[in-house]
Amino acid sequence: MTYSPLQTARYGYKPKLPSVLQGEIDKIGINPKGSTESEADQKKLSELFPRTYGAPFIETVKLDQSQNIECINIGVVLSGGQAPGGHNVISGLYDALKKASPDSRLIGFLGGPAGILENKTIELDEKTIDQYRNTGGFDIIGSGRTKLETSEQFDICEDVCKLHDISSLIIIGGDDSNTNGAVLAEYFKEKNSGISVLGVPKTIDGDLKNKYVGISFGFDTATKTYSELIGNIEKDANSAKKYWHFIKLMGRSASHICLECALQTHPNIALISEEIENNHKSLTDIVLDMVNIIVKRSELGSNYGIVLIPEGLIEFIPEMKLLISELNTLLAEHTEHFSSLHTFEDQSRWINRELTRDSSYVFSTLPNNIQRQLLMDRDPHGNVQVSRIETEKLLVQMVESRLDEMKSDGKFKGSFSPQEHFFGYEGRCAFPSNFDADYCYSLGYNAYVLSAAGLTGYISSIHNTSKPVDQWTAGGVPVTMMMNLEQRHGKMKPVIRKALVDLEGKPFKEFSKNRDIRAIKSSYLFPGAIQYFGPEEVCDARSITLQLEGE
Ligand code: FBP
Repeated sequence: MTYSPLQTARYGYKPKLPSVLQGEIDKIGINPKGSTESEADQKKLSELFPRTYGAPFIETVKLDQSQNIECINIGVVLSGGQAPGGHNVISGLYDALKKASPDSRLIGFLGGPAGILENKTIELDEKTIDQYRNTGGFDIIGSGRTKLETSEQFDICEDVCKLHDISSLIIIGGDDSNTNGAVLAEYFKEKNSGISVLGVPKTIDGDLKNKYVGISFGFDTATKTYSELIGNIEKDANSAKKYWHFIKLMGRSASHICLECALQTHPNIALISEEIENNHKSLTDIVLDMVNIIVKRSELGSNYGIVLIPEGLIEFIPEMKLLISELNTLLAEHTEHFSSLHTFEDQSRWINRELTRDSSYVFSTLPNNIQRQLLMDRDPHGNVQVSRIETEKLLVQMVESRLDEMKSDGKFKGSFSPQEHFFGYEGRCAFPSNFDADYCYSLGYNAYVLSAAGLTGYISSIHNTSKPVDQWTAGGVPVTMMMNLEQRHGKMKPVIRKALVDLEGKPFKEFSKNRDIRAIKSSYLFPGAIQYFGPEEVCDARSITLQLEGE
């Protein structure tokens, strides 16, 4: 095996821990702090989670006296999309577990939740862990998107955990995985299985956050990686002065990634899906707004610019949202019939017949490639896979045809030469920034403390993260506290409320304050590559979103 110089150097990095997690591990304990309530729908949720609802908020504390440490086996699984720092969650968990009791074992489930159902495991030892410390990716045990949701699956989970003598299962995942984890925790408690279930907040999308969870891990590194690339493209655009770059950025639903990258790089245009939905803007409105800016810049001699587009945009445009929801229902209800239609022409003919008049019209106005992408396979939750819809191309095509019309009317005299980009997977497995390395290690270390205390239905949480690490605090948040009821597949389901961009929040206000000037002038900002070694103010800088939101 050969390692790059950076990989070798990162192995030597010692993640920082908050002071409460430092020192003798048998003197770290918990302090329960009163009962809790869910975000909304309290009555219904307390009925759905009779054994775990209302559990106290937990503060991790230093104890005056040592407590008894028991040898325990913990199971760990990575769920969903990759996010930088996953390996550090596992190494933090491993170090705490072994420090407490060298005979305790950490069992990794391979390939995501399916690894539990198929009993595919690996015992994680020092040698394996050491190969993954401070590195990106989820390759230590792999990940997957299998959903754990049926009682049959829960029974298998119980049997498999018992087979390995696992008393605590740690699910490292996003809002859906943690929601399912909470349902599993309730199920295990009802069955008196003696197995606890805990979560760790993961997703580059940054939408698993609330009053109790400051940020999901991976957001910091992913946004810094994309911002570096955007800054480089801005430099190129500023030098060549000949292209308009349309850059789509990952983020299945919320626009936090796009907003953070806009704050870090000052592009000419950054679309924020939540604002577009709030202002009921149609696809045509969005295109006309962009065309206005392109024409104005062109009149000033600048036939170039940068546009940031959030991946989830399409589902926030009112007419597209309706169309997608009709398509999702049709494809879910007529799966067999749909798959019997072999040509795209047959599929689109059938779809057009079944859609409502308005949606059928919207569908017919879309370019052929986008129509095809909208009909592609759904994800395990029945949703369109937005990362596969080329929104950036759709916008370019629409802008181009509007500018052509204006050109023939003599209203546009400049040139428009577009370049399209999609930054997504590039950011999900980067070496975690120092922030994510420290944050994830602390989340994993703290998860052990919660496991050892026998807690279940909690998410490991580290607070105060806009401050230096030694001032961070740690604890556990009952997952039910973050839940509400939402419509899923036609039924009301308990889910962790997804955090969308708050249009009244400081990050959005900071962005919107200067955007009109930045649209016309080229006032680009060049953040450069993530720095792992060097001055603290560079290497340990927090995302702007986190700095502005504080906690
Ligand atoms: P998670 O919510 O599981 O963390 O995944 C987020 C994400 O990276 C989205 O930004 C993106 O839309 C999606 O995963 C892509 O999924 P896939 O890896 O299955 O292509």
